[in-house]
Amino acid sequence: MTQPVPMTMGQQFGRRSWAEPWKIKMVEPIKMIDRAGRERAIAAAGYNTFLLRSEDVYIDLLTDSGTSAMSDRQWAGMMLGDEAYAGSRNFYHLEAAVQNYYGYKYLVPTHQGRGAEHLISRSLIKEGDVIPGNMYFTTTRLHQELAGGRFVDVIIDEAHDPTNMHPFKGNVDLGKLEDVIQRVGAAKIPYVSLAGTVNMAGGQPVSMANVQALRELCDRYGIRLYLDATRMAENAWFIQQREEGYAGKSIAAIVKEFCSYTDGAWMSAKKDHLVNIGGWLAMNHEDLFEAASNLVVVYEGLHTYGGMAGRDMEALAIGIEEALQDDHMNSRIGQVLYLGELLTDWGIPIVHPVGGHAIFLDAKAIYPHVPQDRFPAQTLAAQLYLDSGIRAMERGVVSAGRDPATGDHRYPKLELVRLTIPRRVYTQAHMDVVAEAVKAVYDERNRVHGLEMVHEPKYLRFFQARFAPVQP
Ligand code: P61
Repeated sequence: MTQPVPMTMGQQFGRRSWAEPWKIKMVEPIKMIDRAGRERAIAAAGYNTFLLRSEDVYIDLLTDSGTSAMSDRQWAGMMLGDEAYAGSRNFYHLEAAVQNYYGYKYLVPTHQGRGAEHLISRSLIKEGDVIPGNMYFTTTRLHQELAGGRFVDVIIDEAHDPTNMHPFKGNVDLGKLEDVIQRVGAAKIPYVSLAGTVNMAGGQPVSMANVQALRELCDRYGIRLYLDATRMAENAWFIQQREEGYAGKSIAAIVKEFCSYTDGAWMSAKKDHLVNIGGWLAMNHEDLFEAASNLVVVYEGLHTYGGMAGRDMEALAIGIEEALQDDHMNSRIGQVLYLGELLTDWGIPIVHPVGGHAIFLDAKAIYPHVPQDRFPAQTLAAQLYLDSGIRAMERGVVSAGRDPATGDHRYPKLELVRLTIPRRVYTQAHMDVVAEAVKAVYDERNRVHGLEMVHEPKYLRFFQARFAPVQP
């Protein structure tokens, strides 16, 4: 028998291979605990991957939030922290970076994204208001609800179908939005809440054409448009790759143009911006700046640090510049696509097209015999950990929570497990190990029966809920 000729990954896919635009200077050891240890750990965690100790995890794909590797320049920036309570020099660097790359006039720093969501929600939403947006995000919607508002989903229908290949599944359906405006009246809509990319839909992008049309529609009714810019740099990469007229433009230029159609943005800098902590709220309207920069001193810290240390703001200012480099984004999303290509070729049901920050396994398709109130995605995430020590996250009925009006579970169409790829952290070999583990769990899919919830916290239940296996 002749031996097969070894091929690089690029050759296998009929293209030239690419490599990361960096080399590794410092490493952090990881190891896998044995099967008996994993069984003990997941049972002790109530079958919730959020409750595992990270020391019991081998490859950690829980989130890309705050888990990126900083560059040597960012670490050098940490040494330049000006820890003055007021007027830290690092704040002005951060303010200039946001103004320069995102184009907004005013900046309010916060400790992370939900701090900024709290400030914008408290500043603009009144009891009984309606906030339309392109699919809910857990913390975003909760802050809108706690401020007295109600979130209404106006994303295009294609976003709810994991097999639909629409190139911009994050787009707003302008017809749906106009219906909402006509039903409730523009006066009840403080702003449209637009996210680029859309996390819960699978990291799906919004097109430039869509944000332009949205701007026009909002202007016609005098409604503001605010952006969740958490993964906007990744969104820009999809515009560059897929939208006519943008192939020759840089990620930085695309981000700036996209933001120019919005009135401001909130940011969890723990994602795109390559830092372990941080966030901001930025805007062009002075009234929101006035309100938010006053509220920030109540909930976060002074308006020139907002919960971050000076050194954190310096690392963030440098991270913004690095995040918007084309080379970085090609390798960041290239790695996600690599894992997606493997799983797709093996026939494992995932959300298509592959999004920016993660692969989303379609738990409904993998476990069609597990009803949604037996938590198929929660079950799949637990099985993956048991197989290989890999930690993923449920994004299905547990994450969707309960309807505040009826108290019933909200049953989302998408019942997913997110394999989230931290930036600049894992190698191609790690991706191979992950792909093989997912396949092993997929091959055992008929032996699984689901979970029941035995403890349910009131807010954001997915973080702390506990489960127990159900018997067939
Ligand atoms: C994540 F399971 N995301 O994806 P903060 N907007 C968007 C986010 O993705 C986001 C925030 C605002 C996380 C962390 C997380 O249900 C969960 O800096 C698009 O985390 O406060 C956060 O930013 C909030 C995980 C948050 C969750 C909520 O892993």
